[in-house]
Amino acid sequence: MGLRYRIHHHDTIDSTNDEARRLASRGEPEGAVAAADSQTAGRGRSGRAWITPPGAAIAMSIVLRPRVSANRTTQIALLGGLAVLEGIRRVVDLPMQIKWPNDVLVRGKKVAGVLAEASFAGDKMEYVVLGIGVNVNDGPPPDSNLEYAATSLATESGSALDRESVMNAILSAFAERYPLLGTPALSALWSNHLAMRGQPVRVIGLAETIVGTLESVTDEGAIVVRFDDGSSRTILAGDVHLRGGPLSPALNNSPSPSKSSM
Ligand code: BT5
Repeated sequence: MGLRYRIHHHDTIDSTNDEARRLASRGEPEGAVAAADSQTAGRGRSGRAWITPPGAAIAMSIVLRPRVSANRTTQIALLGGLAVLEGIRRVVDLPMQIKWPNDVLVRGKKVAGVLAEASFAGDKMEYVVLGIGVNVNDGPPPDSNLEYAATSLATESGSALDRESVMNAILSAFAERYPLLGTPALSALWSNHLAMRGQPVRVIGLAETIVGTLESVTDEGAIVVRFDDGSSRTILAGDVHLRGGPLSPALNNSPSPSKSSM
């Protein structure tokens, strides 16, 4: 049976990911959704802050209890990004790409981000919370000091959109794609939308920074970076920056690139 959603709506909450975790730990089944008009402590990966323009954005988190033994958190984040892109496309026609692993871009600017967080009991995964933030009718204020340019769907399309329609379209797209979890079909779909594909990139991973050409996404949800000497490397977690392009960070304090091959 497919995903059935039960939406718990809040005007203001700390973080919908935290609320979804509370729902999950109280035993709420898969498909429970925490949604809010504004968040006081929205977050991205690695403790970064996520800004939710009050009343103008989507902030929601889905409780998932995938019946797979391995840790599929990365793949769930990828499914989330794909569903965000596909859902938005059902409402408004905009040129979109997904920046690995979890940003949806319109014309190179970030319009949405996803954050998948797993909870384990011993080595058994109890649940995953998939958080989705979309700038619908407004984005973060201009003085937000972001790493990348941000935008909203309204700014890019030139007209205000109905938040609930966008939210429902994303939830439907996710429910349709969820059965692809753990199948090779996901990476093929994802690779079609991969931003910076075939372009020179710098990947800041957990342990090191590498430079090469962004090639593809694997079935596990890792990216493949090809080096000039033809060898390649697979990276499961990190941030991708275009070398010398508009998506490069404004401030780059990363260590000088080290190259390694297999
Ligand atoms: C993300 O992290 O992009 C994941 C964002 C997930 C947000 C949702 S909202 C519902 C749920 N509840 C939560 O508390 N979180 C989830 P990351 O790739 O680490 O990017 C974070 C970076 O994006 C920040 O450091 C900022 O530079 C930038 N940023 C923050 N708010 C933004 C916004 N509204 N639009 C565009 N960029 C933003």
